[in-house]
Amino acid sequence: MAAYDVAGNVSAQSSSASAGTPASADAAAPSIPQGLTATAASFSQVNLSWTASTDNVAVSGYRVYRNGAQITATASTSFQDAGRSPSTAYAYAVAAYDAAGNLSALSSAASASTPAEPDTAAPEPSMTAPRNGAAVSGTIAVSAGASDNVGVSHVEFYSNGILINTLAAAPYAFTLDTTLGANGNHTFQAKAVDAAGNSSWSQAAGVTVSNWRTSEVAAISTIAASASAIVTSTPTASRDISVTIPAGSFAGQVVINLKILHDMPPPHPVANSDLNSTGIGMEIRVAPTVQPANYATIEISYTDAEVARLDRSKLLLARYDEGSAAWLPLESISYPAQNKVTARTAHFSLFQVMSPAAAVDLDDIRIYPNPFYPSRGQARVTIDGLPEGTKVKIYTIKGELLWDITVPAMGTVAWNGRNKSGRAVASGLYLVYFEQGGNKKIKKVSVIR
Ligand SMILES: [Ca+2]
Ligand SMILES: [Ca+2]
Repeated sequence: MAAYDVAGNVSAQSSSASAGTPASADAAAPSIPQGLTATAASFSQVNLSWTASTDNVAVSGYRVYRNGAQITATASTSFQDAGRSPSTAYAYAVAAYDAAGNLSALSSAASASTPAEPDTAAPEPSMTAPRNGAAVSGTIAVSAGASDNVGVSHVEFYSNGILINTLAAAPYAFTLDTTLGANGNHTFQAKAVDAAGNSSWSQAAGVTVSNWRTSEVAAISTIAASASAIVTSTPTASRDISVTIPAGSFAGQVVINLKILHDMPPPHPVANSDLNSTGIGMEIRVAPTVQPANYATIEISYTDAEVARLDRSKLLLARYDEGSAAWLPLESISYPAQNKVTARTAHFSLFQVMSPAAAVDLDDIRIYPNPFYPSRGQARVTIDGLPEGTKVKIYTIKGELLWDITVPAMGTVAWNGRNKSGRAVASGLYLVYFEQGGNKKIKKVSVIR
């Protein structure tokens, strides 16, 4: 730039100066986000994603709307919407904005429904029949109650750890013919399962099954009040048995029913650890039900073949006590040359010829750790020094079988402190029973939780 006057004088050029026009304001909004998807990732979370918008300058971010209300703004093209409720439908949309605050229109909506909250609570079953400790025979009722936070899918019934029935609907009850199974101690337990597969076990009900369907009537005799009597099996009976009743044993007239047993309760695993069964037995029943006031003498015969492998001089008679499910040895006399055993008893029930069991050689057997402290990180009880083939069984002091195993060649077994259902046993004293070749022995192990 220069100045001039009327005389035509022109000044020198001024210093130069420059200026740009100002940038025009951004009034263009980003494009509308496309491809919005909503996916339920869990019962409490929905995952969103969409494709990036474009802008004449630059996209700054996206607003995310749930059910019409903005819940967040993000620079990302995805969002995880946590904290949702189960079993609920949600609708989402997003809009893009730029640095000038221009906001696109809302995207198309995308919806997702969260699933129901998973059921992690197991049902709670309880055995309602048979009653724990009951003595049963014939056809019995078996039943369980079961409840669940959502619903019980089915109840499984187990006897001695074996599945015997599955019921899909209440009432969870059925009848069972116990004559189809063995006599002796049986454990019943129910397992309830819900639709999510959660399950739990009831407490076990231990019962004694006594069915004498294979007994054989050997004699029936009516005895006058206070009279003495000798009741002997008839000549056609399969075994010679008898009972000698002294005078004054019964105040009134009674009928004595003498039976030969072809089937009888097994020796009690704990109480009869020193006795072996022979299967040679008899039963005496009195009608009306009354026990003799005096000791009677009973006699049971056997064949050579029945006791071939036994020391017949040591045979004895034992009486079955239904209350304890055990055989109680009687004051007995064995007559090896006459193939018979006699004994005195003032209680009529089941009688069996039994033989004493030799003890397993326990010199090398170790049980450790004992006591067993699971809370101290101990995982198992090791039992070693065992002859191969030894049967090892662990019982509660009430005689409930918790675990059993046959010792392998290595001579060592390990118990994890759980019962057959996998449930950790309570603190207490447990009996470890060993049997090998007719020899038996019991040791103890204590569990301290
Ligand atoms: Ca823009
Ligand atoms: Ca449940």
